[in-house]
Amino acid sequence: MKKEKTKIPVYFHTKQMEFHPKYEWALGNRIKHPESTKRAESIFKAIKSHKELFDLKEPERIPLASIRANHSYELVTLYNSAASLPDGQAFYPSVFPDKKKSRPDPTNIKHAGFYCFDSGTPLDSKTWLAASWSAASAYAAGEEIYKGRSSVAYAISRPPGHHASKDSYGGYCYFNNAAIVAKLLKKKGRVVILDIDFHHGNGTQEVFYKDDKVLTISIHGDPRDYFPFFWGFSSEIGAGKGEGYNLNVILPPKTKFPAYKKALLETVFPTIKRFEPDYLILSAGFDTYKLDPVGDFLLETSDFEKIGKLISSLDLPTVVLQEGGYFTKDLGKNAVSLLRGFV
Ligand code: OKP
Ligand code: ZN
Repeated sequence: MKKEKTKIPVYFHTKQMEFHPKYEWALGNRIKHPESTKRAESIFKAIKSHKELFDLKEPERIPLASIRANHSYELVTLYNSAASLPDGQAFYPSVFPDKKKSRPDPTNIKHAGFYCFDSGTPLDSKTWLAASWSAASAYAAGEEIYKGRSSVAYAISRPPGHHASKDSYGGYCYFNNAAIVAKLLKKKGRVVILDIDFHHGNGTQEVFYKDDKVLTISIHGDPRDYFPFFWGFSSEIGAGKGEGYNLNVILPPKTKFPAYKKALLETVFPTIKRFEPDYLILSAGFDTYKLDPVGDFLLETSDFEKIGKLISSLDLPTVVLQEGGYFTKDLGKNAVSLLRGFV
């Protein structure tokens, strides 16, 4: 009898494609919004062209309880308010009040800035729809691992999640998909979240900052020069019980694979092994790619497979979640390359 090789389950829902952020500002210039649906299209196409590797699936609706367990009532209310904006209108917050000196009303879309930390992340009538289906894809991939059905699963989670915290959004992120999956897996064991997006995963860090059962690690460009600017320094190590359970690794501009590998082997992996996790969530951004218009590292397509192989050598059941990556044309092949490292 011929034994069939198990394929990697990949989750995606077409409703994730109904949200179209139009533009944002870059040093005074209006630019096309980097987080376009072309990104998910590129990945979807690449996944579909590798039927021998992947089993493409549609998620079920995410239980509202698992969103509520991760995000404040007010934030969810705000997204719900945005859902009744007229078609084609988007709200870009421009007033960000001092949280201690203001009284927000999440049923008033004009108050969105209270819940947001950057001006490039719009809300419109479809944001909630796309973001909740993105979270549903992540959750479904998480369930594959939770139920022991697969050793690795991937979600084309677009819009991404790692900048969103319990009660705020920004950096193109609305729901923290990694945190939602971590809270599921945490019921069965110790969880490490490794964030390899070019940007610091400030939302994920914040959610688990005082948690000693979820280790959060992010490798990224220097926050003094790159988004999200205020978080991601090596001095941020966790607090309370969570002290020692957050690790930030900063790499210089133009980082190539050898230095990236060194950081993984000498800093990241020893920390993970000491923690003795049961599960790994990989926040996978591809804005570390050499041609990425947003990030500033110099990784090649073939490097992602090597990174995947290195990470899979940790031998942990792994949920891979899509985060950033803005060189759309090569995004699909970069994602496939990373996942190939796991087979
Ligand atoms: C998201 B992810 C200024 C916004 C600057 C934000 C980058 C967000 C990256 N309005 N750009 O981590 O790939
Ligand atoms: Zn990024």
